[in-house]
Amino acid sequence: MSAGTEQSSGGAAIEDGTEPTVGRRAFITGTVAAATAAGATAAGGTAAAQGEAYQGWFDDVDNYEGTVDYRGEDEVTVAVGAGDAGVLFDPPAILVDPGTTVVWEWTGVGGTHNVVHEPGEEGEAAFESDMYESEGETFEFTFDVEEGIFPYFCSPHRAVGMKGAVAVGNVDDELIEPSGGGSGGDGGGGQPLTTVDRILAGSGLLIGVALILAVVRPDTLNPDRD
Ligand SMILES: [Cu+2]
Repeated sequence: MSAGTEQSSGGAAIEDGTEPTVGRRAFITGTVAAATAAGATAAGGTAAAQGEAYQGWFDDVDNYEGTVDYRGEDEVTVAVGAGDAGVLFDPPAILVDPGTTVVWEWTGVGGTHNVVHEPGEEGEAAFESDMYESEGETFEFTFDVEEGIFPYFCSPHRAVGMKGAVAVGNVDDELIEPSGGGSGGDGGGGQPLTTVDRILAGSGLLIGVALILAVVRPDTLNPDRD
Protein backbone atom coordinates (compact mmCIF):
# COMPACT_ATOMS: atom_id res chain seq x y z
CA MET A 1 0.00 0.00 0.00
CA SER A 2 1.07 3.57 -0.52
CA ALA A 3 1.04 4.36 3.21
CA GLY A 4 4.48 2.80 3.63
CA THR A 5 6.20 5.00 1.07
CA GLU A 6 4.68 8.18 2.52
CA GLN A 7 6.17 7.54 5.95
CA SER A 8 9.75 6.89 4.85
CA SER A 9 10.58 10.61 4.56
CA GLY A 10 10.21 11.06 8.31
CA GLY A 11 12.90 8.50 9.11
CA ALA A 12 15.40 10.01 6.69
CA ALA A 13 15.38 13.36 8.48
CA ILE A 14 16.46 11.74 11.75
CA GLU A 15 19.17 9.57 10.22
CA ASP A 16 20.82 12.58 8.56
CA GLY A 17 21.59 14.17 11.94
CA THR A 18 25.09 12.70 12.34
CA GLU A 19 26.67 15.70 14.12
CA PRO A 20 27.44 15.47 17.84
CA THR A 21 24.92 18.25 18.61
CA VAL A 22 22.06 16.08 17.44
CA GLY A 23 20.08 16.26 20.70
CA ARG A 24 17.20 18.64 20.68
CA ARG A 25 17.23 19.87 17.12
CA ALA A 26 17.13 16.37 15.67
CA PHE A 27 14.31 15.46 17.99
CA ILE A 28 12.20 18.44 16.93
CA THR A 29 12.93 17.93 13.24
CA GLY A 30 11.98 14.30 13.49
CA THR A 31 8.69 15.13 15.20
CA VAL A 32 7.68 17.66 12.57
CA ALA A 33 8.57 15.31 9.74
CA ALA A 34 6.56 12.50 11.33
CA ALA A 35 3.53 14.75 11.73
CA THR A 36 3.76 15.81 8.10
CA ALA A 37 4.03 12.24 6.93
CA ALA A 38 0.95 11.28 8.95
CA GLY A 39 -1.02 14.10 7.33
CA ALA A 40 0.04 13.08 3.86
CA THR A 41 -0.96 9.49 4.53
CA ALA A 42 -4.43 10.53 5.71
CA ALA A 43 -4.99 12.69 2.64
CA GLY A 44 -3.87 9.91 0.33
CA GLY A 45 -6.28 7.47 1.94
CA THR A 46 -9.23 9.80 1.36
CA ALA A 47 -8.39 10.25 -2.29
CA ALA A 48 -8.13 6.53 -2.83
CA ALA A 49 -11.54 5.93 -1.24
CA GLN A 50 -13.18 8.46 -3.56
CA GLY A 51 -11.98 6.79 -6.72
CA GLU A 52 -13.61 3.39 -6.32
CA ALA A 53 -17.36 3.84 -6.75
CA TYR A 54 -17.23 6.59 -9.35
CA GLN A 55 -13.87 5.83 -10.99
CA GLY A 56 -12.44 9.29 -10.44
CA TRP A 57 -15.51 11.18 -11.62
CA PHE A 58 -15.43 13.39 -8.49
CA ASP A 59 -11.67 14.05 -8.38
CA ASP A 60 -12.16 17.69 -9.44
CA VAL A 61 -15.50 18.30 -7.70
CA ASP A 62 -14.98 20.67 -4.75
CA ASN A 63 -18.05 19.79 -2.69
CA TYR A 64 -17.93 15.99 -3.00
CA GLU A 65 -17.48 14.27 0.41
CA GLY A 66 -19.38 11.03 -0.11
CA THR A 67 -22.81 9.87 -1.24
CA VAL A 68 -25.91 11.30 0.44
CA ASP A 69 -28.24 8.40 1.20
CA TYR A 70 -31.80 9.26 0.11
CA ARG A 71 -33.12 5.69 0.02
CA GLY A 72 -36.70 5.57 1.22
CA GLU A 73 -37.68 8.82 -0.54
CA ASP A 74 -39.91 8.95 -3.65
CA GLU A 75 -38.54 12.29 -4.79
CA VAL A 76 -35.17 13.93 -4.20
CA THR A 77 -34.08 17.47 -5.07
CA VAL A 78 -30.58 18.49 -6.20
CA ALA A 79 -29.58 22.17 -6.45
CA VAL A 80 -28.17 23.37 -9.78
CA GLY A 81 -25.85 26.33 -9.22
CA ALA A 82 -24.53 25.79 -5.68
CA GLY A 83 -21.37 27.05 -3.97
CA ASP A 84 -19.97 30.57 -3.88
CA ALA A 85 -19.60 30.78 -7.67
CA GLY A 86 -22.77 28.82 -8.43
CA VAL A 87 -20.95 26.20 -10.47
CA LEU A 88 -21.66 23.07 -8.41
CA PHE A 89 -24.45 20.55 -7.96
CA ASP A 90 -25.55 20.03 -4.36
CA PRO A 91 -25.42 17.38 -3.17
CA PRO A 92 -23.17 16.12 -5.95
CA ALA A 93 -23.56 12.41 -5.20
CA ILE A 94 -26.83 10.80 -4.12
CA LEU A 95 -28.12 7.27 -3.58
CA VAL A 96 -31.80 6.59 -4.32
CA ASP A 97 -34.15 3.62 -4.51
CA PRO A 98 -35.24 2.21 -7.88
CA GLY A 99 -38.15 4.28 -9.26
CA THR A 100 -37.18 7.51 -7.48
CA THR A 101 -37.67 10.81 -9.26
CA VAL A 102 -34.74 13.22 -9.00
CA VAL A 103 -35.65 16.89 -9.41
CA TRP A 104 -32.85 19.30 -10.32
CA GLU A 105 -33.76 22.81 -9.25
CA TRP A 106 -31.91 25.88 -10.54
CA THR A 107 -30.74 28.40 -7.93
CA GLY A 108 -30.35 31.28 -10.38
CA VAL A 109 -26.63 31.58 -9.52
CA GLY A 110 -23.64 30.93 -11.77
CA GLY A 111 -25.12 31.63 -15.19
CA THR A 112 -26.60 29.10 -17.59
CA HIS A 113 -26.57 25.44 -16.58
CA ASN A 114 -27.86 22.13 -17.83
CA VAL A 115 -27.90 18.52 -16.62
CA VAL A 116 -26.45 15.93 -18.99
CA HIS A 117 -25.97 12.24 -18.35
CA GLU A 118 -22.48 10.94 -19.14
CA PRO A 119 -23.09 7.37 -20.37
CA GLY A 120 -19.43 6.52 -20.84
CA GLU A 121 -18.74 4.02 -23.60
CA GLU A 122 -22.03 2.20 -23.16
CA GLY A 123 -24.18 4.35 -25.39
CA GLU A 124 -26.68 7.18 -25.34
CA ALA A 125 -27.35 9.61 -22.54
CA ALA A 126 -30.36 8.59 -20.45
CA PHE A 127 -31.25 12.21 -19.73
CA GLU A 128 -30.35 15.70 -20.89
CA SER A 129 -32.07 18.91 -19.82
CA ASP A 130 -32.41 22.20 -21.66
CA MET A 131 -30.24 25.16 -20.69
CA TYR A 132 -31.71 27.31 -17.92
CA GLU A 133 -30.48 30.32 -15.99
CA SER A 134 -33.37 31.47 -13.78
CA GLU A 135 -34.03 30.52 -10.18
CA GLY A 136 -36.82 27.98 -9.79
CA GLU A 137 -36.41 26.21 -13.14
CA THR A 138 -36.52 22.44 -12.77
CA PHE A 139 -35.69 19.29 -14.65
CA GLU A 140 -36.63 15.82 -13.47
CA PHE A 141 -35.86 12.25 -14.33
CA THR A 142 -37.23 9.02 -12.86
CA PHE A 143 -34.68 6.26 -12.41
CA ASP A 144 -36.63 3.14 -13.36
CA VAL A 145 -33.74 0.74 -13.04
CA GLU A 146 -32.88 -1.75 -10.33
CA GLU A 147 -29.27 -0.70 -10.01
CA GLY A 148 -26.74 1.59 -11.63
CA ILE A 149 -24.61 4.70 -11.40
CA PHE A 150 -25.46 7.68 -13.56
CA PRO A 151 -22.70 10.31 -13.75
CA TYR A 152 -23.83 13.65 -15.12
CA PHE A 153 -22.41 17.11 -15.73
CA CYS A 154 -23.25 20.69 -16.70
CA SER A 155 -22.00 21.40 -20.23
CA PRO A 156 -20.83 25.02 -19.68
CA HIS A 157 -19.07 24.18 -16.39
CA ARG A 158 -17.88 20.61 -16.75
CA ALA A 159 -14.27 21.80 -16.92
CA VAL A 160 -14.51 23.49 -13.50
CA GLY A 161 -15.97 20.44 -11.80
CA MET A 162 -19.73 20.98 -12.05
CA LYS A 163 -20.44 17.27 -11.99
CA GLY A 164 -22.70 14.90 -10.12
CA ALA A 165 -23.90 11.32 -10.00
CA VAL A 166 -27.05 9.44 -9.12
CA ALA A 167 -26.53 5.95 -7.73
CA VAL A 168 -29.56 3.67 -7.80
CA GLY A 169 -29.98 0.69 -5.48
CA ASN A 170 -26.61 0.71 -3.76
CA VAL A 171 -23.13 2.15 -4.12
CA ASP A 172 -19.67 1.31 -2.83
CA ASP A 173 -18.96 4.67 -1.21
CA GLU A 174 -19.08 6.46 2.13
CA LEU A 175 -22.76 7.21 2.85
CA ILE A 176 -23.84 10.54 4.35
CA GLU A 177 -27.10 11.25 6.18
CA PRO A 178 -29.28 13.88 4.48
CA SER A 179 -28.99 17.23 6.26
CA GLY A 180 -32.76 17.50 6.76
CA GLY A 181 -34.02 19.98 4.20
CA GLY A 182 -31.85 22.94 5.16
CA SER A 183 -34.32 24.77 7.42
CA GLY A 184 -33.82 25.11 11.17
CA GLY A 185 -31.15 22.45 11.33
CA ASP A 186 -28.91 23.95 13.97
CA GLY A 187 -31.27 25.80 16.27
CA GLY A 188 -29.15 27.56 18.89
CA GLY A 189 -26.25 28.35 16.60
CA GLY A 190 -27.15 31.98 16.04
CA GLN A 191 -27.42 33.04 19.68
CA PRO A 192 -24.88 35.58 20.93
CA LEU A 193 -22.27 34.44 23.42
CA THR A 194 -22.93 35.30 27.06
CA THR A 195 -20.21 36.91 29.16
CA VAL A 196 -19.58 33.61 30.91
CA ASP A 197 -19.16 31.88 27.55
CA ARG A 198 -16.58 34.46 26.56
CA ILE A 199 -14.63 34.08 29.78
CA LEU A 200 -14.64 30.30 29.41
CA ALA A 201 -13.55 30.55 25.79
CA GLY A 202 -10.82 33.02 26.75
CA SER A 203 -9.44 30.87 29.55
CA GLY A 204 -9.43 27.88 27.24
CA LEU A 205 -7.29 29.84 24.83
CA LEU A 206 -4.91 30.86 27.64
CA ILE A 207 -4.53 27.26 28.75
CA GLY A 208 -3.72 26.30 25.17
CA VAL A 209 -1.06 29.02 24.92
CA ALA A 210 0.40 28.02 28.28
CA LEU A 211 0.69 24.41 27.13
CA ILE A 212 2.48 25.46 23.95
CA LEU A 213 4.89 27.67 25.94
CA ALA A 214 5.57 24.83 28.38
CA VAL A 215 6.49 22.50 25.52
CA VAL A 216 8.73 25.04 23.81
CA ARG A 217 10.59 26.29 26.90
CA PRO A 218 14.22 25.11 26.71
CA ASP A 219 14.49 23.92 30.30
CA THR A 220 11.80 21.31 29.77
CA LEU A 221 14.17 19.64 27.29
CA ASN A 222 17.24 19.89 29.52
CA PRO A 223 19.96 17.64 28.06
CA ASP A 224 21.71 17.36 31.48
CA ARG A 225 18.68 15.80 33.09
CA ASP A 226 20.19 12.30 33.34
CU1 LIG B 1 -23.24 24.98 -14.92
